Amino acid sequence: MINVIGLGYIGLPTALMLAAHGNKVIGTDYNKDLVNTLNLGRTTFKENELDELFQNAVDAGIKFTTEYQKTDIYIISVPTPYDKFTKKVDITYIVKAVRDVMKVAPKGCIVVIESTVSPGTINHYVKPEIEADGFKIGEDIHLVHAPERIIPGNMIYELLHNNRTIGADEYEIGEKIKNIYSSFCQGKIVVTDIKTAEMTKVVENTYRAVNIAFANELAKICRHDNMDVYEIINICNMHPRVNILWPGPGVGGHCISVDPWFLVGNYPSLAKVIDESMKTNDAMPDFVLNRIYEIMHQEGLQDLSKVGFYGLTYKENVDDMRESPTLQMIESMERHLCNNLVKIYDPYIKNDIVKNQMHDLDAFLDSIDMIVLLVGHDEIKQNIEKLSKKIILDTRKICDIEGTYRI
Ligand code: SAJ
Repeated sequence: MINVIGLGYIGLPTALMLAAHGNKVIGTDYNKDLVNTLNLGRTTFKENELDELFQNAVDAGIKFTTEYQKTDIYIISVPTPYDKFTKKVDITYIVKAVRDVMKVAPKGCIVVIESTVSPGTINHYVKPEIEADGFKIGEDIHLVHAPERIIPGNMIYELLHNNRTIGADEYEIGEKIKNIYSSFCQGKIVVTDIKTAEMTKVVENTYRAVNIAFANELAKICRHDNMDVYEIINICNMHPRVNILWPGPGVGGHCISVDPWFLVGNYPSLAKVIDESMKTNDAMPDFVLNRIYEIMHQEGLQDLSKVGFYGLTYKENVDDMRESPTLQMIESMERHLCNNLVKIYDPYIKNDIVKNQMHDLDAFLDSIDMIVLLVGHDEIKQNIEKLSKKIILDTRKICDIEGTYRI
């Protein structure tokens, strides 16, 4: 039986996928409300095809509980934020989960860490926790790192089709866990050592963060000298060995905006490009605020209550607001003691979470003269003609109406 610990954005789909493919699974989470919701037959976030997968897993006998199970395989999938000051990975949740597991774990079991961690974390911080309980690593307890690669919005498809990495310092243990993931994963599964697996996961997200930072920097250069960054990137990307990503209002989510900091935290005197890239991306919400200021000035618009932000999530067509650039802009305005009058709307966010939040697209548009497109949800793409009389600042290149401003 597999006990999946942590039923969040990654743990839940993974537990469901394992259960739906013939594995006996019990999902454990310390959040009682979350477990109750799942036991009532409801999923806890929106994701394509998640509800169908949930039903299949329930039919296959998955159980949800707050109790840790006595079993032979644990998969730990809890959040790993970063410490805002040191930038190092914050492994509080992993350590707590490992400690709780050790209270019930029988000798010989395998503990798989799915959460993203910086290279060396499992050796330096997880192993000592386990050894402190009197267990011998490699004999009593076997450790594996199995990072995921799924992207919010397309998680289920990617769980089935992406290639994966398994890190294990013992050959047979790596192969055993590879077999378990092979029950659903149709991609290639590479088995390597733990530290290499830790590093690859962080490097993948860092690669994207640096590439996005490059695009954001190009956007600033092009803005300064009146060039079209989108046309320039499009042309450059026709080169067979160039693939530049796109500028935007900032980088959100819980991966690309977080994981690269682990390298800066661990190797501060070496990770220079990464450090600058992260700072570049983190400065984008303020850059957009500055663009709004410039455009309002240019258009003679003074009333901030006539400005609307479209989108609160960190990217299109998801309901996930973690590290969202829009929230960072609102926070920045508040930090500058600006009485926030801006109207906010996002079709995916039904609860009121910020001031002046509206819940109807037409009412939102009727109340404003200027719209700032911060997320490219399909909803606004399908209603783009409704913006024809507005002043538009499009940070996502989704609007071709003449006169549209860009970052
Ligand atoms: N963004 C840009 N410009 C771009 C692409 C993205 O500004 O050209 C912004 C997005 O708007 C968003 C942020 O970056 O705010 C991140 O979005 P994303 O869709 O690129 O990635 P995530 O965070 O949703 O998922 C990533 C993926 N990692 C990589 O592509 C290397 C996913 O495969 C990982 O599984 C996931 O992080 C994770 O769990 O680490």
